[in-house]
Amino acid sequence: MALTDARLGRVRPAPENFLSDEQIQSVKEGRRDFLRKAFIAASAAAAAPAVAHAQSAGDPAILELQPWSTMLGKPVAANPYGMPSMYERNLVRRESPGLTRVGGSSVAFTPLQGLFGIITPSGLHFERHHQGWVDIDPNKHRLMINGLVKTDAVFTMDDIMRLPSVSRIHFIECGANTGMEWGNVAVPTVQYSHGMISCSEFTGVPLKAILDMCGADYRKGRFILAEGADGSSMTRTIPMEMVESGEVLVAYGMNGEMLRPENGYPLRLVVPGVQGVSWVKWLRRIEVGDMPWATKDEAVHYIDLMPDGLHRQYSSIQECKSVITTPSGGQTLLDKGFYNVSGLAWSGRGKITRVDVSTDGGINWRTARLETPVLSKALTRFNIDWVWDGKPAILQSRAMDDTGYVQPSYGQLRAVRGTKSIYHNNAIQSWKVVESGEVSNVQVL
Ligand SMILES: Nc1nc2c(c(=O)[nH]1)N[C@H]1C(S)=C(S)[C@@H](COP(=O)(O)O)O[C@H]1N2
Ligand SMILES: [Mo]
Repeated sequence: MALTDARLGRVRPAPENFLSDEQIQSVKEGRRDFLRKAFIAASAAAAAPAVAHAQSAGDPAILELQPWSTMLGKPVAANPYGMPSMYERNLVRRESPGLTRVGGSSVAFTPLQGLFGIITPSGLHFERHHQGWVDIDPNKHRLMINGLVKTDAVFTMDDIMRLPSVSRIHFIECGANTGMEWGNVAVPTVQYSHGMISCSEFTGVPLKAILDMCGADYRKGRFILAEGADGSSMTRTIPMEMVESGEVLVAYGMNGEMLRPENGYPLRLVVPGVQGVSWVKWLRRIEVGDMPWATKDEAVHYIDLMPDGLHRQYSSIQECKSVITTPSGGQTLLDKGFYNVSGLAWSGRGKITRVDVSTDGGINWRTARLETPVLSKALTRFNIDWVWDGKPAILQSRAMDDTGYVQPSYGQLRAVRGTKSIYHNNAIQSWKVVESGEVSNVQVL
């Protein structure tokens, strides 16, 4: 049967890789007998395993030899740049159905519900553009340094890539991540509620080294302005202390290869712990100055409307936050029994020290396992065992960082911040599980 399949006929495997129909049939029969005996032996064993498993009685996926075991596989380099399996095609960046696209100004969210560990695959890194994305010819890209420096300078990509480099793993989170939830809009999935965060290994040159080469005046020059080459002319002020710490990078690498165009190819700023907007993409200019510039991207956008009616500006550090990524909104628990509750925690101020998980809406808490590595200003993966009894439950996670800060509840956050903000929502997320196993987004004060 397998060899007469039309699809196999088209790949024309070399003759030495053929088995006759008869040979295949005998392999199948042999395995079937073997498996049948094994199954009888297994079912005679006294204790059934506690963990859910596939039923093998009569299961053709185990009783029958599958076509891929008898055919010639695809040749090497059939995909010169490797792509995920076709069965993973649902795991993609998505635009929120609730957000409208204004020209190039838009956002596509990372599918956190389907990811493992702490590194976001580059093709799933969230995208946030104020004026669409561009794919810049690296030979035509320049980085200019000016302002309070001894010598103004212009660097080509070749100039930058000759300098000593470092590689660091950090998260980047848009200040507007989880923004919809301020207004009690429970977006359906973790992709839309928390998917404006990603974590990658970035490679580049500390900005401090480049400013040193230009003779920056660190006494007067207490701020820098970073400017992008795209149509949005994205400009952000960054305090010089951050640059002097050596953490701010002029980066060209992401997860071992050049940045993707959507993420700023060929050059972007990496500002660990700080909201995404300061990570200027397609970076073309750094100016050293003696006070903040109050540009449009920091005077009108990314400011927090406080309960007293005043706007708070430059609240740039992303505070400690966490979210359970599975089970999460839109998923369904198939049956009661064992689950691995898994999620992500992060802090713009340092390392995660502890994550507690509640399954009863915050009455009882248990401490989750932090998986290594636990890095400063990077995502940290946590896991905890849970046996679902089939009754309604509310899952929550609460993270703590090495400054002693504890992630707030919605009640605690709103007491300080009010309800009119868009940005910087780091409240505890709640996922409600109902008897049918369906999981949805709810808010618990
Ligand atoms: N030049 C430029 N830089 C930019 C932006 C932009 O539109 N233009 N968007 C900013 C915002 S608001 C965020 S959240 C991050 C998003 O980075 P990403 O698209 O790589 O996820 O880039 C920032 N840097
Ligand atoms: Mo952003």
